[in-house]
Amino acid sequence: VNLPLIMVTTASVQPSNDHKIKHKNSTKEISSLIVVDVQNCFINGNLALIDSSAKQDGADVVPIINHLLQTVSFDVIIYTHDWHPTDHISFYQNLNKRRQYLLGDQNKNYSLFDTVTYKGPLVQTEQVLWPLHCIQDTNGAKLHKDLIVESKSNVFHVRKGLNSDVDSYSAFWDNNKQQKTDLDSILRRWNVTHVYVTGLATDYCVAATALDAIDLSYTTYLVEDACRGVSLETIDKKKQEMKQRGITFVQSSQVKALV
Ligand code: VGL
Ligand code: ZN
Repeated sequence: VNLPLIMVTTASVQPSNDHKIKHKNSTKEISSLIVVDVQNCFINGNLALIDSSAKQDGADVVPIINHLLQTVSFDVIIYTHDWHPTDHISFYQNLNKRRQYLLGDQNKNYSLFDTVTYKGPLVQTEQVLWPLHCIQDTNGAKLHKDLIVESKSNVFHVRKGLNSDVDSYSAFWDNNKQQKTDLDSILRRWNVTHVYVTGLATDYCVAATALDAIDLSYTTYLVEDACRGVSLETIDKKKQEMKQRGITFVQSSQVKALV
């Protein structure tokens, strides 16, 4: 299935918060579930989380997210997609073509998952050398087949990592914080105040998305059991950072009472 990219470009769908105001007199919280990168590559592809050091299975988030989708009435639902061109900067396989940009010894040997510093072509940036993953229009980039994805006016898809020369862990900004996706403008258009972040991978795209959400002044929840990550060390480090920055950790069973 080719996912339709539903972008708000016309005035045909006007979000209404009336139902919220009627049913919840005390608050005008508008909620969004953000489902980060629940794509085949992170489940059984070249970057399968189960093959990484934390040995977590990305597929485990699917029933948990589905249950949230079926039991909680979020005002807006966002699915993010890591969506890379083949010559993307994040691929280890493209290192040789980018050696001229390496900071330091340009002949040095690097391995998969090493971190390098590229001093260009855009700006100086640290980059983990990932295996090929989530290449545009491939099966690996598709959302997991069991994930519930409805086509409704309040459901949006956000693609990231399309620019060959910069990675994008966050679904809001590229890693250089130079270009924004549509995510913030979609959430603002719908007056979203509270976001619930789920998906893959806890220590990379989930953390980066949650940290940008709180930076952008959304009340931000990490739904802890609805995420899986790459390495225990970075999961721990990023969770501490998220807590310090004011993100609230909740379990999926607690979300219904909050929304
Ligand atoms: C991700 C590594 C590379 C993620 C994306 O979705 O967390 N991780 N690209
Ligand atoms: Zn990626």
